[in-house]
Amino acid sequence: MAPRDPTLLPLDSKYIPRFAQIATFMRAQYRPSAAGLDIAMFGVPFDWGSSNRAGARHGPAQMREFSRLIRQVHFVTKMAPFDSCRIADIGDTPVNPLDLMGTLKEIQKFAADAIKAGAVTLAAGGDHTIALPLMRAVAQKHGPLGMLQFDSHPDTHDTLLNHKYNHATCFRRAIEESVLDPKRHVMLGIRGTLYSPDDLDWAYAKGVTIITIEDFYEMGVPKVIAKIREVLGTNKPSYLTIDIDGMDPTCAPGTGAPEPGGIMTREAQVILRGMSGLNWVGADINEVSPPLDPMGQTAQLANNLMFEELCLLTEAIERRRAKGAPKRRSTAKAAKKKSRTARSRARQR
Ligand SMILES: [Mn+2]
Repeated sequence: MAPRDPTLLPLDSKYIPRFAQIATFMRAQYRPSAAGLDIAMFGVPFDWGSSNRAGARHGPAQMREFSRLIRQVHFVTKMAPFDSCRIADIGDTPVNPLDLMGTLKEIQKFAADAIKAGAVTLAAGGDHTIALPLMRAVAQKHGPLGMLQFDSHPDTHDTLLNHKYNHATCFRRAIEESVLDPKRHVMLGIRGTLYSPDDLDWAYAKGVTIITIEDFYEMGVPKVIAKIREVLGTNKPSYLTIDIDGMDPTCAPGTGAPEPGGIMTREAQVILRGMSGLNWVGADINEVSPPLDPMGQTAQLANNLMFEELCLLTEAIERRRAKGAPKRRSTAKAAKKKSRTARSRARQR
C-alpha cells in the first residue's frame, strides 16, 4: 500500500542509522502544528503535579531519544500506522514550571488546537496530571469519555497536600467535570499501600470498574480483556491512559511512585492488543522519570507501549473512515460499471 503522505514517513532505520539525526517520537517527521495530520504526537514536559519524586518533566526528551529503536510495522498485526495515517511529532506543549494552573490551561489549549485541526492526540508525559487537560480537550469534541487507565494508583483522591490539581486527584476532577464517564471507566492494576481503607470507595460509589492487581491475576488476561471491552463498548468514544507505574517496577523502575507486584511487559502488550476494535479517540502515556532511570529501560518500554497506542488509534481512525466512506455495494456497482465500459471500449478498438 502506498503511504497516505510520503512526506510524513519516519526516518527509515534501514538506511539512516538509528543513532543519527534529531530525535523525534518513533523517528516521525517534525511538524510545527497538527494541520493536515490524522494523529499528532507530542510531549508534555510537566511534573509539578507530582507529590514526591519528580523528574517526569524529562520524560518526553528521553522517550524521543529511546524511540529511535521503534520500527514501523506491528509485529503481530503487521499494521503500519505511518502508511495508513498522516502522523507527525508536533513538539511539546508550552509549560511554565512555576505555574501549575496556567500550564494545565496551556496543555488543554495545545491539545484542543490539534483536535480542531482534525488530528487525534497521542501525548507523552509528564506526570499523570496531564491526562486531565488532555481529556478536557478530547471531551470538548466527543462528550464524556470512557477510559482504560493502566495504573497502580486510582488517582481519584479529593485533595493531596491540600491541593485539588495533581497526579493523585486528576480523575476525580475529570469525573466531576463530566469529562470522564465513571460507568465507562476501567482502572487496571491498582495496588500498593493505602492512605486509608476507604481510598477506593469514592470511585466504587461512582460506578468505576476497578480491576485491582489481585483481580487481574485471579481473572487472567483473556477475562480481563473481555471485561474491559464490555465496560467500554466498541462504539462510544474511549480514551487510553497508561501510567507507567501500572507496570511492575522490575519492568519500569524509572517512575516517581513505583508499586511492587504489578503488570509485566508481556501481559501489558497482550492486553493492549486485545483492545483493537474499540473507538479510541485519544491516548497518552505518562510518569516516565528519566532521572530515576538514566539507563532508559523505562522509556524503552514506554515507547513500545506508545507504539501499541499508535496502532490502536490508527485502527480506530481506519474504522471511522470506512464508516464515513460510501457503502461497499455501491462501490462494487461503480467498479462493475467501470469495467463494463472499459471492456466495451476495448471491443471497439
Ligand atoms: Mn496515575
